[in-house]
Amino acid sequence: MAQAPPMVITAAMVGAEVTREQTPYLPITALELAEDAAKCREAGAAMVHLHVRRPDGSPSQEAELFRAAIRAIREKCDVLVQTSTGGAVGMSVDERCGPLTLTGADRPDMATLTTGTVNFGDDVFWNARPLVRQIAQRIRALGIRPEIECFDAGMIDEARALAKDGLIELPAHFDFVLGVPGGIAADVRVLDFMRGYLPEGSSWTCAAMGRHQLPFVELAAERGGNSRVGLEDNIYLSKGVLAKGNYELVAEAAKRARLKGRALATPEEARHLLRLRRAD
Ligand code: KMH
Ligand code: ZN
Repeated sequence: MAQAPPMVITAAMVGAEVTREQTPYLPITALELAEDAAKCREAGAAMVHLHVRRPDGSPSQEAELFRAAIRAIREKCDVLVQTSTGGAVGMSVDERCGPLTLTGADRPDMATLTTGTVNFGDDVFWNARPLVRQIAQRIRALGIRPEIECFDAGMIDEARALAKDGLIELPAHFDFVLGVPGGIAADVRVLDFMRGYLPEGSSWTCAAMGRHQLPFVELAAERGGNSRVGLEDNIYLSKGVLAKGNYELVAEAAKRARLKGRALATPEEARHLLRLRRAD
């Protein structure tokens, strides 16, 4: 069998839902995000998945907050920056697209694109087809590639439909988001189905929620895939032990991937593997 490529580890640093009450280690300000991102890079991450918060900790998709965070991160390290377009449940499409207004040196390297609606705990993460198409169009207009976020298997089919309409290119990069209450489960059978169901030549990352996060790094490593870890999806390093920052989760993921024989991608290698354009 051909040697697996180096694993791209993405740190999902803050998300929109986790609070400081749940963990005091959640980075919120641009400086906190940048300091943790630099440690994540050192620990083996090639990319960060970025949301931003207002100073009071509430979720936001404001361009200026993203600009400040991206600048602070890039000042400290060379990690790739993937901005969220999911934001928090209930945000409008314009609000969600705030980071897609950043151009030039502030342009993100990649942006997420969720291709369907899903129950999200007791809420609904609303992604009607016209909304998805608008976000896909804006990502395309910015000249960056999407990461297709799949909270359920049908979202892979929707990526095919978007490609038919010229809104995304195939092969694409997919993220299997497994174990959100209301979405598809963190189960190895799901992982194997979803990766087998991808459009030819596509690459994938696996983001499993909560206690599944670190075990799924090993499953992804064995299968030649990539992993997302971080406080957005899981705040514990082990049962009852809070991770003292995203970097601890990245370090543990890196250790597990290496034990499975996988090298870790540098940002430059990740750029090549995920076919990303260089920032202007
Ligand atoms: N916060 C969730 C509602 C993304 O970043 O693209 C959506 C989310 C997905 O986190
Ligand atoms: Zn997110």
